Amino acid sequence: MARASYAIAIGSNRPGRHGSPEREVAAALDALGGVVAVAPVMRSAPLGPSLRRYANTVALVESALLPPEMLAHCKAIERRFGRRRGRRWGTRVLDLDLVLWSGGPWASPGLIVPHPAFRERRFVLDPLARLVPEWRDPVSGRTIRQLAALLRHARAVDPAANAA
Ligand code: A4P
Ligand code: MG
Repeated sequence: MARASYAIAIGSNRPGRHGSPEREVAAALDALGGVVAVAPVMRSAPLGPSLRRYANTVALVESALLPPEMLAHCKAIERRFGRRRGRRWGTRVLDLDLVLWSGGPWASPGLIVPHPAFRERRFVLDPLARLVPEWRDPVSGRTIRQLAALLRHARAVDPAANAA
């Protein structure tokens, strides 16, 4: 198929063999391949029960893979980096989520694109807005810039709504 663009969220809050969450993120960019743009890496407090801070970014990747193939590629990288399956939202060396792709909505067993939680996550929307502010979320119809502004506004009204 023709090449597609993917926005892939990268998160790490535990050092693996690369030494620190930031280095795990940098190494993940190499492992992904096809990276055409990367947002600045940001540190954020963990959303959920984990105590360790995260390094997060979003990469724009061009690839001929279909979404399930891209997910398999991402999971293989997570395994290579030493990600252990365990408690949901536990500490992890590497988490790779398919946030958006250029082909519109996608749903198949074990995969939903856009990622169902990305509109509530500042550690995804802020880097994403640095990369592709005009991309439109095919589910809500809003641009990434609008979604990021909405989330900032929600936080101003209710800071407890989003701890990250
Ligand atoms: N899955 C379905 N759709 C997708 C998609 N679009 N992209 C399935 C990736 N995976 C998708 O994910 C569980 C299953 O979701 C996968 O097997 C895949 O088939 P996972 O990554 O294996 O498990 P998880 O990460 O523990 O669960 P979940 O719900 O994905 O957690 P999140 O949403 O990834 O949240 N705080 C900060 N500050 N920064 C973070 O990066 N990350 C998390 C993890 C929590 N708090 C955080 C951060
Ligand atoms: Mg995940």
